[in-house]
Amino acid sequence: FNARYLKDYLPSDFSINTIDLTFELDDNKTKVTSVMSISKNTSEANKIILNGEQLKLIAVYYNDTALNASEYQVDDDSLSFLIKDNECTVKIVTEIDPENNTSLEGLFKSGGAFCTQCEAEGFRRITYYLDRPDVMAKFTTKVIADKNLYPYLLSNGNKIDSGDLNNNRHFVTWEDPFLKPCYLFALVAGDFDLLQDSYKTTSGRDVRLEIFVDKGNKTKAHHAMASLKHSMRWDEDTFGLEYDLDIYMIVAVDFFNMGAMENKGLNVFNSKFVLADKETATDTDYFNVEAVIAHEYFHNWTGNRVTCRDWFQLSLKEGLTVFRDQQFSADMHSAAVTRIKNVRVMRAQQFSEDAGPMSHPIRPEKVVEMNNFYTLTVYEKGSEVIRMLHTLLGKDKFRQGLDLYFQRFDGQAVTCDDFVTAMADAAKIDLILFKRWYSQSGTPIVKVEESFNTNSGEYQINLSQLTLPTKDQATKYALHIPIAIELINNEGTQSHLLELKSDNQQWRFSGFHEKPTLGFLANFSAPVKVDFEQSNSDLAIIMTSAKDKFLRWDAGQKLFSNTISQIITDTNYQIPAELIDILATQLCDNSDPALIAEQFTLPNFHELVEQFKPINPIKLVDALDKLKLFIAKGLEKQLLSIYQALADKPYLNNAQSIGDRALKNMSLSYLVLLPEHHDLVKRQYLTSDNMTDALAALQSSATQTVESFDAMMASFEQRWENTTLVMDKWFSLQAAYKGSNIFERLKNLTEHSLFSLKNPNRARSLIGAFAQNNSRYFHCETGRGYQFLADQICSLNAINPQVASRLITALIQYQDFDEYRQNLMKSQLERIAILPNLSKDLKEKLDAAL
Ligand code: BAL
Ligand code: ZN
Repeated sequence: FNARYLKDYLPSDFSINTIDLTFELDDNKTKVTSVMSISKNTSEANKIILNGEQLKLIAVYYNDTALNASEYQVDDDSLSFLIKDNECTVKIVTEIDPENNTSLEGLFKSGGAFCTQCEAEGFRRITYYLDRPDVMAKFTTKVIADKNLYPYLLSNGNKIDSGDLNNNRHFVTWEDPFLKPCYLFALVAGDFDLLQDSYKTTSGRDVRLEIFVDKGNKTKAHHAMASLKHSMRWDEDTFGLEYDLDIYMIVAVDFFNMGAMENKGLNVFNSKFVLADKETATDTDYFNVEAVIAHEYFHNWTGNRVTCRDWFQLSLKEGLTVFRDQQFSADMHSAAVTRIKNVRVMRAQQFSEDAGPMSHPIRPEKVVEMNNFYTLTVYEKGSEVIRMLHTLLGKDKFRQGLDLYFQRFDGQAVTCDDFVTAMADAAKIDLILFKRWYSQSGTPIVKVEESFNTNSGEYQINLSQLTLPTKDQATKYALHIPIAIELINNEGTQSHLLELKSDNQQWRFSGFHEKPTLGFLANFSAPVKVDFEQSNSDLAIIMTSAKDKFLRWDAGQKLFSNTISQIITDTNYQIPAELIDILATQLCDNSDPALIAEQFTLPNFHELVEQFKPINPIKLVDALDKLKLFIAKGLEKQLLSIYQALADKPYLNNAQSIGDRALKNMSLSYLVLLPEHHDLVKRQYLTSDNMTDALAALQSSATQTVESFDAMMASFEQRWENTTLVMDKWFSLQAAYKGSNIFERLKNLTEHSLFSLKNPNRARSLIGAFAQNNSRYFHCETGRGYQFLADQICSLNAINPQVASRLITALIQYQDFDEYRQNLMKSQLERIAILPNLSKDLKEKLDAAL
């Protein structure tokens, strides 16, 4: 498999100006007819090489004349022939097999419906084409199918024709007036329930809103519809961006590799991010549905109207759109809690990706399989980079920069550089150094040293930055890092924004009577690690006195991780009782229950691995358990009274009620560590009228092997066996079970009648959840955890390479662990590496890791 390099980018020799597609849908023999008007971009161009994979070529016509086999070349991934004229028409007929397309790229069947996924390079599995994002064409699509089985035939743009055909078939023709790359093409055919609504934009355009869901699920689509309307309003209010077609459609399907896809006018969604009602979806699910609906909607401008020149620029649209959806969520909910959730993802997952074998800059320079680059780095770190621009420019200048970006590039395929230059030009600032964030991988470590001169009242901060070499880059340079700080003292807290631009820098602040306490990296103003020893008493001051809620929360997390570090290094370490006193003060502040729940959530296993690596994972799990038990015992009374005060509050879907549930279930997660409170779990499970509480009760039981766990799980299964998304939760709960017979249980679960590797959500719900959430057994000394994961990856390699490639992350980051485990993990990777027909996706990661 060949790597492609950013440095080799060349514009296309040919443009495809229009494409008229006709699909005659059939489970195994779908006929695709494509008629393209093609023009040369340079007079030297003569041979066109179209991308195509897994296609059966039926015929090629050049200006209406059929080419014979000697006039074209066809192989596993391309079709090429001569283009003699400056302008010509090419017609290509191909046949495809959607039913057996388990990779879920291109055209495939999800349940009874046909649907497509073309990003990044799936369109080439539908027809031969210049499958690259800088080739933008006007699409017309005619879909033909059986009228009873597929009453809805959908594609991008506006419906321009429809009618009946022979053999009980019908057709619909769609025309998308906007130029687009083929990765934004979509087609859906099926029988659905339809939820309809409408929206009037500020400038007066009436937009029809349609959400298509499986029959019987219409009542679960209302939250998605409300989220869509909120997103449309927010983008108009915040960025002046309106929707541009007369119709916006969303289709929810059960078989989908990604979360969702922003195809122009026709989003296709994993049903997980559309369906929600209180019985089947948790508060977190509600939050995520809203966020993903917003994300895909926001792509209409950041991604579709202005798209990427090439796939190395993926963060141009993804980093920016994640930033936009994060800002939207922060405006819809508690900004502090939303930010904390973003930061947890960075620290627990992105930092380790950036230090691991697949480390890459947010704009990668080398790609073998593009699907491997839909990463936390491109998305989440990409968003952090946009957020830093927002911090450096301020809200108003950032808006001016975005306006200029659209003014310059609407309708074009552009680069990350184009984006940053627009920002710099609008704000009239120099962002040359800042651009390094796009080309440098790895997480910078910012070291903090402080000093105070009691005589002069001057406080000094020295900052130095260091990025360690990564697998992809040996040499690192200084970055432009915005660092928000607070100087906390009795005379009033000061906030400052420091711009660290070189290896070392100093700042002085005067006028203090005593040394202020430094709150460092307010609101996580940069995606960096901080090397700064702070005493528990300083952390306690920040926890109670910082203005920035993120800083308060973060000081608490630091206190936890310091304690865990001590427990790991010293087996006789006695956790100081003062920890309980500090935590107790936080429980008294009842102004923001959701924030308290976050404050009591310990840093997770993966986040701590990143801090303490290489580490024996079982020692870490033990330390986490020990600290949690210590807190449960120390605050038992307070946690119980909080729990009891909240236990019987009625379910409401508002911020207060969501916060109350978070706090209640946080309390339960501690109380369940004390066997005398196990009955609370069972009672909550039996009396709950909503999935948030039911799931919290089961989660607490799975991790503490509460006696009634199996009985509760059996009743849960019986109740929800026909509800796919809820059964995904059931499989995840089973995977998190902390009993020593877990491997027998996992074997039975893979043989369960509802388990299937063909459904990505189901595969992830069992296998991914085990590797991610059951660290004690995934990392168990026998190596059985690693073997289980490797076995599943071997099976998935042939079924769905994208899903297999996601799941291998847990094994390729073996360097995070002790040598004994590294060897066990590597031997599983070596077993996968010799698979016959190893996919490009897995091969790229294995080559990097081994
Ligand atoms: N573009 C792929 C899915 C998403 O990021 O929205
Ligand atoms: Zn996206």
